[in-house]
Amino acid sequence: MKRMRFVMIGGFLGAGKTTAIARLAKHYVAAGLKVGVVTNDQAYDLVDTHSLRAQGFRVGEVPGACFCCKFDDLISTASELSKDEVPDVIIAEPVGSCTDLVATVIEPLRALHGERFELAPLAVLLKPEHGQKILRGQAGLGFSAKAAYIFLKQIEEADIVVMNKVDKLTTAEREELLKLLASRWPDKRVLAVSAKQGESFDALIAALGEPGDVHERFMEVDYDVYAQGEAELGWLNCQAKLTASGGELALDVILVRLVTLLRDALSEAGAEPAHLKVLGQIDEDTAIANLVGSGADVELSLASHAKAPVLELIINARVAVAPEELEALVRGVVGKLADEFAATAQIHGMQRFRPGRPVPTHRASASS
Ligand SMILES: Nc1nc2c(ncn2[C@@H]2O[C@H](COP(=O)(O)OP(=O)(O)OP(=O)(O)O)[C@@H](O)[C@H]2O)c(=O)[nH]1
Ligand SMILES: [Mg+2]
Repeated sequence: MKRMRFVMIGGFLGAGKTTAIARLAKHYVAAGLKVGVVTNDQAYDLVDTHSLRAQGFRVGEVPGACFCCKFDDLISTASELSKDEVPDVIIAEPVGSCTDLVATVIEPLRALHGERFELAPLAVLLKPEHGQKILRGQAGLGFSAKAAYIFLKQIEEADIVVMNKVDKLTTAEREELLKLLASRWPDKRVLAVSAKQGESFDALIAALGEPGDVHERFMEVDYDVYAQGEAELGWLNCQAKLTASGGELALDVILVRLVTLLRDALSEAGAEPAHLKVLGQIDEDTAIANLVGSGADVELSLASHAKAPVLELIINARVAVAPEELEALVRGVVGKLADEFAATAQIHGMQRFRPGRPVPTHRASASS
């Protein structure tokens, strides 16, 4: 049986996983390889799944919990992607608040399904917007110590730490982050890249092509702290329709305004966004706007230049605030947006919750 190379790109919420996966998938496709992508989240109707499909990739979604807790769904989704033709590469994006992936996903895949999967090293993207504060041990970062624990555990278990978004860092900021990483993990392999602009991305592609190490020792994880850290994040997925009272709505302008209004409302509520992403669609045209932290700029990561009297919106928000408060805030902002653009808003889907305690299907332990 042909083995699929299994490449997993981890990292905190908003670190740039989907951006990196799209660039990586493009590279593999250009090299003549068949690629399948698996996205994963606590919720369904993911901006990432729509975004990767809009870019032409075959994508399967594992919703409802992280890969470690939905291990069998990960396998069945990979099988689904193999139905017509077995992909050469499966690229998997775990939930950005998930850790312990080596013990609960990578080694169980090798042990139980080694005849189907060839494991690449685990790459974990370092999100600079929160990384600087967390690695410095700076107080008042908007997340609790428990959420910072997850961030640090993700880096600790990485075979390759990928300092992403170097295009927006000064030389001094890059050097500081590298120093902070080296002081905590002197032996860690670190790459510095821009998934968005491509800087040094070839080094990551080369590293992911190397054989993955068989891990024999696993980091310790306090599942109580991990669960509490995840549960501090309010998770919200919302689907809405905006209809102009007359004339047309410019999709890109609407998305940027929506994320700006959300940013201002979150800031007023003192709620730190981990990642806020909004996808808008007009027929085949898609646009995406993001916010990755309270101090970050609103970004239109995918522009459409589309206009129409009606548009569909999907809001995925992961924010350090109670889900009920997040819902009230999102409803208020969508109403305000509609007023500003002389439109009517219809919210036709709303899921919001705190992630449940992670209970992995498998967990490898150290061989002695
Ligand atoms: N400047 C810059 N921005 C980046 C880079 N990579 C990603 N981004 C931006 O960071 C934001 C988040 O990127 P995503 O790829 O959606 O991040 P993610 O890790 O998949 O986020 P979640 O799935 O929510 O955990 C988007 O606005 C991206 O455009 C980069 O290399 N440089
Ligand atoms: Mg993503």
